[in-house]
Amino acid sequence: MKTPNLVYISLGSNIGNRLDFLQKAVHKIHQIIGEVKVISGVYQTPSWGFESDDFYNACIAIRTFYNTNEVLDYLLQIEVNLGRNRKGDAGYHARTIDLDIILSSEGIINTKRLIVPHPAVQDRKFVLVPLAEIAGYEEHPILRQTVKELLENCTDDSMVSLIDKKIINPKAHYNLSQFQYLTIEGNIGAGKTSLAQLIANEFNAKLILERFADNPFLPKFYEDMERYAFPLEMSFLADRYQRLQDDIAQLDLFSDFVVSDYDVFKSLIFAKVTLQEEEFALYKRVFGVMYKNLPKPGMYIYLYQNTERLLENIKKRGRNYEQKIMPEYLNKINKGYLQFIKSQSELNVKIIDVSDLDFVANRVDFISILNQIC
Ligand code: PH2
Ligand code: MG
Ligand code: MG
Repeated sequence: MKTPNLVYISLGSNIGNRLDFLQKAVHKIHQIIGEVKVISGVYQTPSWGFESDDFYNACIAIRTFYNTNEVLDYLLQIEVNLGRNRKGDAGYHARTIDLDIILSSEGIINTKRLIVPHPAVQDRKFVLVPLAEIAGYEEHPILRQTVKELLENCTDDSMVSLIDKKIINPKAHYNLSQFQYLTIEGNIGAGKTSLAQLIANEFNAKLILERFADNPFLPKFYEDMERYAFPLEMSFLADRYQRLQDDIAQLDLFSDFVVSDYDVFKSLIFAKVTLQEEEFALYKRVFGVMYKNLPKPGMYIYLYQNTERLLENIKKRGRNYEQKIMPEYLNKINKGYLQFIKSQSELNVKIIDVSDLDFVANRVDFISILNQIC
């Protein structure tokens, strides 16, 4: 997975319903750019550097997979979208919304279109006060002072006053912990692991991933399916059972819910496709004994992806032994899943068609999946 970029953004508005503009901006940032980690209080501040109405200002920290330059592109789009209208001449103007990048974990950026840290951060109490609230101990990489120190040394004497209004974190809208145990299912190469990882990172969830890499039968199976199907399915079953048993039983104190990239029934679905009739009958008996003891997911998500893109993804991730997988095999597995889903009346299932989505590259696609889950 890519390394995330932590970016501090200052927000300001001095036209119209100022709080509403700040709230809408934070909402769009969350949907388009990245997870909003923290939000400062809202401050009323006199217009700094030009004659105009008072501003509402706040700062937020976001965690994003876009680089800071891309973040700037999106911020400019959001400004326009919220009615920001840049006059031709230089100098300050009243604005519905202003979104400025103050600090980023990329450190120092000095290009024609973007300078980070913001070159005037040390002169402006309307930025330093909200920023100190959420990032007091972050260090300015050029001035080598923390935000707190910058504020103490700042000569700006304007009255920056905290007001009794709050920006709500858009994350609060996604109540995934209600499910307690969320499982992401799908065909080989559908993106189960990526989605489970993204969710776990954004929502303080415990992540349970399948240990396919340790399975010595898997490469052999793709060479000779008939010969190795039974030991393969047995070893998967044992491993899946043990992991779910161990990891879910002790739902730890530090996470709000569990998310896994597989469900135990996966064993049965694959076994039905890969085993001979008698073998499958035996397998089913063993499965029946084991699965009764396992916790059931509060939400079962099936990621549907078309065969063509499954094959592309399998190629892209480049596991040697998977390269021989045929489209017919993937079609059978998909059918197996759909049959299983149809037969489960007690399972809380959601089928999500991801054939037109790229939720790893595009934040908006990830958000559209979250919206479908909730
Ligand atoms: N932004 C400016 C110039 N002056 N004054 C206040 N109080 N708040 C702002 O956000 C602000 C400003 C340029 O972007
Ligand atoms: Mg500004
Ligand atoms: Mg600006």
